Amino acid sequence: MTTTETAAGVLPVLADVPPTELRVAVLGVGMMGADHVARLQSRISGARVVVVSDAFAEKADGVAAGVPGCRVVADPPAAIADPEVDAVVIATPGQFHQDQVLACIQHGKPVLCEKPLTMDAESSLAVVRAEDEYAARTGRRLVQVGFMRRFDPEYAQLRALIASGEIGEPLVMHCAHRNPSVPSHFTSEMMITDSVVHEVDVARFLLDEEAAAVTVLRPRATRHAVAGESDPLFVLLEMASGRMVDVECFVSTGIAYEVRTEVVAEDGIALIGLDTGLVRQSRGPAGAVRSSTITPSFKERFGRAYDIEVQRWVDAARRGGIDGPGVWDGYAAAVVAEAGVQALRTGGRTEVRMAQR
Ligand code: ISE
Repeated sequence: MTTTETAAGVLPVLADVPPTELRVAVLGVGMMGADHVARLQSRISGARVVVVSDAFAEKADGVAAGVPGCRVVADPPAAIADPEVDAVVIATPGQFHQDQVLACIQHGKPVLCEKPLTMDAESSLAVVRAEDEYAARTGRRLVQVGFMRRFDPEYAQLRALIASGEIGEPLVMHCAHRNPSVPSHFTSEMMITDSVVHEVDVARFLLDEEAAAVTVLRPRATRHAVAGESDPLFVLLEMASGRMVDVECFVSTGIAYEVRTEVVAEDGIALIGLDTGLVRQSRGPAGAVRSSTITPSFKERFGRAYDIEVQRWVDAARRGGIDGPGVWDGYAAAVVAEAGVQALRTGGRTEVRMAQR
């Protein structure tokens, strides 16, 4: 069988994109799901949303009302099994992902599952095994995990630069991951599982190796932190080859959304994520100022990445496959996040124990 290497790993080469439109069910139409519905409707070609599902009926009704020909199917398993649904986007809360992804595999339907793949490493591994078994039977992969940063043009450029060898061997990576604010239920553990998990995926994506150990330090907390939680956190990932990745994760900056990644290599240094856009110079009360606007949230900062991710997923799903991070990437991120939570609780260095594929 012919194969090709993509962001998802080695995949069978699939036939050309078929002429029919992909009929998509979107499960969960909260902020992220509703954003995907809007994107599929207005900016993505080759697909249309035919079904939406949400635990809150009014939400589903409201979103469906804005999409011609879209039905509400309240029960997610029924939406997945629906004969008029070809593929599924999962944007429900994480605790529902395992069952919903397994149902998609069972029905042989391509699925784009927002992160996390599941709530812990063990259940993510169960999904890996189920999809591996399906792939062994059919030669097809079905599950793409929503690590959208891989589709961000700056991250893609940085990866290509590293791969070109122009800056030599990467040694250290510095990351900043800052949110202006988080809801009051957002704990320090969630800073690892919900936020730093993106840097875990980025480190694996850029450096092409697994993390071997995690240490989490708690700097002095901001007075704006959620009560009783440590914010910011400082996370150190030791990669298998000895490279190190540090992440300052700060989710109550009160400013804007910032994600910065700097790779320090033997023969050069590269930085992405300055997010400057237009830089304006003007005279303010305290003298001349140079200013630009920072994106307010990840929806804007990674809007382009989401569009590219979903378009590539649609194109691949129309051919019956995926084109992006898969179940193993979801599992690997879950294992490292779990080690990170352990490191946060104990204050010690925690080794990452990954299963064999
Ligand atoms: C959120 O869930 C995301 O996935 C964003 O990309 C991340 O930056 C944010 O910190 C998370 O809470």
